[in-house]
Amino acid sequence: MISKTIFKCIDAHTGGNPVRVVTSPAPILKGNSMIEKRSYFLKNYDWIRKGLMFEPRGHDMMSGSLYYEAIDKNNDVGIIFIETSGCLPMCGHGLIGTVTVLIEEKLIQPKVLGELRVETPAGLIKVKYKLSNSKVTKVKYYNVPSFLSVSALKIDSPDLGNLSIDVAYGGNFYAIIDIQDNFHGIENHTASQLIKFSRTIRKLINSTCKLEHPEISKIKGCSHILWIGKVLNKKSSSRNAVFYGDKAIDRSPCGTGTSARMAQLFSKRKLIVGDEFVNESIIGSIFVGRIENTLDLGAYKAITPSIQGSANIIGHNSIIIDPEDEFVNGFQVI
Ligand code: PYC
Repeated sequence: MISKTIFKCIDAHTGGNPVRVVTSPAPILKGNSMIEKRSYFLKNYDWIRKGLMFEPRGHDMMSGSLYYEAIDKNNDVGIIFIETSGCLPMCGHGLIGTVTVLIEEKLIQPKVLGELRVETPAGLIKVKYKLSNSKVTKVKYYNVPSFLSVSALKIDSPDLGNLSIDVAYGGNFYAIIDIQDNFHGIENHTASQLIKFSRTIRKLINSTCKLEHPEISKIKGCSHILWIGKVLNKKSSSRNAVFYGDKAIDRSPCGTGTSARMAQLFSKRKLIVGDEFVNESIIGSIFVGRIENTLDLGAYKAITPSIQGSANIIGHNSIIIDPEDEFVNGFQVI
């Protein structure tokens, strides 16, 4: 049941990608973990996500979050990520933006100044942030264990021909398309072309292989396609364009994607513990990644990646969702 509601939101962007943080009202969610609360939200309150993310109130790239009291009192806050694509288990640019909003707007009181323990559907994330004159200038988070899941999967793309694709997990499952015979880098394609290629490739991957997190069975399937390209700045390690939802290319370097990429490169012995990985987005914004340590996760040798970035608040918004509006659930033009 949708009731007319005015949502108070704070809009921010992380490396150019939007983060709409709902400050009120946040529906009460049943569940003993954030992954259970996420399922409850999707079942009962998905109209909030659709109304706030899709046009005419949002757009194809829109993403955001709702925040909650932590389930475990030792932690500071719980976050549900909302996107045009659904409720991602974890979203790196979303986390950096949400932390910036929560701290700058004094919406939560951290137990330890400069640190936060954040419950997400993908697991607990430790965060460090730097505050200077009431502005959060840096957010660094230690992501969930990330691992290479499938190596050198052969896919016949109707647009590009035969491709060899690795699939890695960094909070979501990513198909990583490196430079190869039939793909010479993102700089050779428009964003619309990458979107078109990605939709088909994602379908082919999900019909070919079963991807499931070894400990959280609700996290499954390839949701994102990560395309590699030539760096814009010689000092960067890599550049990517990340496809998600039905029509979106991440404007940020993508926190979960950067984590998946580092896990892939670690597995191929191209990165080791302690290495820094400077990742550029399609528009040249930057996240600094680092491999913090390694651990075993089921059958996988996983890494703990850290990701550092920053966000800016760009507006305070009151958004009306009214069941009498013909576009109460929003729309997408594909
Ligand atoms: O930063 O993890 C991320 C992300 C996922 C989708 C868009 N951004």
